[in-house]
Amino acid sequence: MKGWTGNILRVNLTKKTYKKESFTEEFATTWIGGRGFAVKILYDELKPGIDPLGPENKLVVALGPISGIPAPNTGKAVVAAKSPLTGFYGDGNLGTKVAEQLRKAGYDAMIVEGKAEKPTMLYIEDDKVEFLSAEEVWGKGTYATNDWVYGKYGKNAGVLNIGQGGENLVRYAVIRSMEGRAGGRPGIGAVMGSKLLKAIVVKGTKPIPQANPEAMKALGIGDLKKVYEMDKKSGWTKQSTNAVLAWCNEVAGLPVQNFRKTSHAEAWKIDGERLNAARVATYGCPNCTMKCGITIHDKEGRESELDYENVGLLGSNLNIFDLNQVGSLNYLCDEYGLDTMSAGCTLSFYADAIEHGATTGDFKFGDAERAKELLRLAAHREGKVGNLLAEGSLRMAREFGHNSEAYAMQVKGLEVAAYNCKFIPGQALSFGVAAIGAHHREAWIISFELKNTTRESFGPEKAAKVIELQRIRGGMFETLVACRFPWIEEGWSLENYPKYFNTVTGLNWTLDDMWKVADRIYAMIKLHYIREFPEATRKGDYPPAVWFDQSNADTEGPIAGKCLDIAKYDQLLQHYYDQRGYDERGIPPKSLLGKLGLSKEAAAAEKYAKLN
Ligand code: PTT
Ligand code: SF4
Repeated sequence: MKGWTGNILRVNLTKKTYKKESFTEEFATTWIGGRGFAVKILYDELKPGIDPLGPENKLVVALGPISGIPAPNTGKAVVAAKSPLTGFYGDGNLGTKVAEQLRKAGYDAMIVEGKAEKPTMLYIEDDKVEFLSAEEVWGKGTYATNDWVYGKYGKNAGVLNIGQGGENLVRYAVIRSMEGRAGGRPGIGAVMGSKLLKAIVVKGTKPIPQANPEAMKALGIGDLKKVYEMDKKSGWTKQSTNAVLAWCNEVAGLPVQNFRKTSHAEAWKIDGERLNAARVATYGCPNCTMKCGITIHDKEGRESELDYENVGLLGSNLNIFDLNQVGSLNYLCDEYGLDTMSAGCTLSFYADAIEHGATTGDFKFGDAERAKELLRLAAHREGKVGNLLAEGSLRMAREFGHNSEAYAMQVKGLEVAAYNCKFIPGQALSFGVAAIGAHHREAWIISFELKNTTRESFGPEKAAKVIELQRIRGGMFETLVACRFPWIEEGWSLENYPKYFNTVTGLNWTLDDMWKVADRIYAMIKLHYIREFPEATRKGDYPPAVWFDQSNADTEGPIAGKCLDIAKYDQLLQHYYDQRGYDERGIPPKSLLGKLGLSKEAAAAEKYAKLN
């Protein structure tokens, strides 16, 4: 088998043991890597119903056949576990040197089981694994922890670490790496914290097995140069992801005041142009020639990296239109290791719930100073408010009652990304059916939808586009594993990816082969879901209720008086199920699972939920 190391590292923190386990070529070609490996491993190894924050949960770090190989934007890794936020399979994708180092150490994935007795750092160097004390940095933030590791092992080491958020089991704690990278929105950082695992450090020295290393080197390095040239021409990295903010504001798609409004007169103060003007430095992931991480000085003078999601959800969504203050909130999320997106939506929900009278409190939209304090309380689970905020918006809404769940901006427990879909049906569907909850990673249809279709349409073409994007984004890029931005932002052809895959593996795959694996993965995540929520119905695939509420419609602008129609959304959802071959509950039937090669997995799921 070429293209994969063929090995998974299994570490048990309770027993302080580790072993190298091999996998077959069939496993490799069925699941490719990254998210594919993670869904299969966690399905086979986790008993449904376990506490995501208990020692039975497992953390998977998984790479793909092109991870770590010099080629466009391959310095990414998938981190996955049963999510403490959503209660079923959850994952994230972050830029990290671990991608290259773990593969050079001889592994395509690692599984971390059990729970350490004391705060621990795992040190992996080729075949060696050490269980080292991390007591010195327990209680410290991610910047200090990263520096501490670099001080010991040098800046070339691959590092994953958590901050106080992960330690204190905040349900939306992320894992951090390098200067500005963060991943694992559904609380994968809290899973690390629950295991008393502060950091994972990896160094590897072996060659990554490839069918045609010389050909891959020439192809990959040549293509990195081409992507560099394309970026220089397009100028996308001048504003990077925050380029989209001004557009969202213009098309009435910006989250403002807990998604109550879709645009704001002061949005220009936090847009991409302002971000570029305030730029202090640029950071990015390994193997990237279009680095997109723009840092600015925050209100307190610290360097903070701002992407669109961070600005949209910690800025406009909280009615904060001061870029330095948004930088401060973002810095705190990075330092504590909290997901900026869920943190932003949780704070905006709290302010909204206070305004609606569903709870009492002293937080108002626009109050950046109080927002900073609330992030500190949440990260440390300090007091009643800190403990509440650490639970995320859905659990808070259930605690508050008063119909506040309607404006808790989440799907399946995961907070919505920064696209206000009051009247953007395709993007609303994409949030509804995203595999792990409302993440834009899966299908960012909004740009296609607003440029190429009418906003009024709830037709089958939108469901088809969502599936196409899920296959590309949630399937191929998450399994190979590589960053999708060269394709999205620079127009780098998708055809390049099977080319890389074939060069490293010696196989002869097409994009259609990639889509088959993607469909298998989506079906498998549904099986994860129904094992945990056997009563699952199509309502779980609905976006937040407030988007269907006529009284919440904009009073002016391009979508004045309009909102999503619930019956039409239901039809659109049905188109999605029909095209995927799912039943009316949104669950793949046994015949489809058989075709996807998942009969054994279907039989396992049937112990918990009825399959058609
Ligand atoms: C991703 C999510 C995103 S997606 C953003 S901004 W974005 C937020 N960034 C955070 C942050 O920063 N700090 C923090 N404490 N929390 C944060 N939470 C949010 O996390 C990220 C880039 C971006 S910037 C995007 S869109 C693309 N995402 C990719 C993806 O998902 N898959 C893939 N194959 N390629 C991608 N390329 C781009 O990567 P999650 P990163 Mg992140 C400071 O992990 O859980 O998936 O959530 O990875 O290395 O930081 O790069 O406008
Ligand atoms: Fe990382 Fe941005 Fe480069 Fe993608 S484009 S690999 S997110 S720096």
